[in-house]
Amino acid sequence: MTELSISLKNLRDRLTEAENILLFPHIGIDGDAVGSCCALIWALRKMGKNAYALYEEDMPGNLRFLTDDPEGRPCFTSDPDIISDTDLDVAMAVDCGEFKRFPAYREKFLKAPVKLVLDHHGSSVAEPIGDWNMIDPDAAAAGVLMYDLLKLLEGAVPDSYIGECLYAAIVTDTGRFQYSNTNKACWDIMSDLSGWGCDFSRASTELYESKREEQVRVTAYAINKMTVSGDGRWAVTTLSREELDSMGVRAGETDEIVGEMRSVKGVEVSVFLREVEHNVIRVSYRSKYFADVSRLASLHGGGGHMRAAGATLYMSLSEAEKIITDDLREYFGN
Ligand SMILES: [Mn+2]
Repeated sequence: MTELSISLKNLRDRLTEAENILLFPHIGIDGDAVGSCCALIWALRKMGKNAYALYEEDMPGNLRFLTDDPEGRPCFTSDPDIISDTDLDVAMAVDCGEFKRFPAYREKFLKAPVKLVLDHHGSSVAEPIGDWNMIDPDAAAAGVLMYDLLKLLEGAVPDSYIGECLYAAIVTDTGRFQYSNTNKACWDIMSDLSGWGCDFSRASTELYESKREEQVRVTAYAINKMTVSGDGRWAVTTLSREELDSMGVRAGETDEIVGEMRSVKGVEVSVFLREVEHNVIRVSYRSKYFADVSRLASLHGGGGHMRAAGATLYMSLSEAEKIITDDLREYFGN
């Protein structure tokens, strides 16, 4: 038996013994966190247990098709007292394993007599916060680990709702199976899920074709005004606070712009500058093949990964655009 399967069996045993269970997904919630939480909550409820996930921020619109279980009960609540401190048996961090990823509910997590972690972020490994931890940075998504856990839980699967939750978790964290984290486990799981009676076409439409009109329009607007320079190797665009407000754009609705810019053939680096407020400019970077954009972001106190990074500049939008363009000229040597 591998170490990983022993970890999963420990999680399975702690959940099976418990009656009242709270899950703790990360802030800036995404398809992986929502899908993984909802899949487990429904499995636990089918076993007669009381389970919820705690989340206080707005739920992204494209994930709301998952957040009620098949009996119409919500999986998420912002109320930590939905299960009292004395009744709480198990707290489980899902798709995260550090308190800074769910700061509002840290105290509630610590009150549970049994603490678990199911995560795939390397940053959670150094100081695991659970009594039992399943943290595998090689897993493409928390949903991959959740699939393995649900296979061990009596009567959990096959289940079409759980299948759609796991599909949403894996398809979003792999960028629709395009990112380099996509591996055999993802395809094997998808092959298994295909026999569970899921409606993946509907799920995919909900995930990717249920945007507000404002989001589609602001993306088109920002792309339309982008400049492509340096012999076509980089693309830059900006949105001022005034532009964002006049178009009625909400938080998160500009997230796809920088990736769309990168899709131009020949463009290696794309950069999107958004005026969060006066003299606060959020800069998002993406690269395609070789450029390490975390280096570009670190010039301004930011960071991230080789292919995706971000930084915040405290100056006017036009000043920030000039500095970023100079960075790119220097980086590409022209
Ligand atoms: Mn994830």
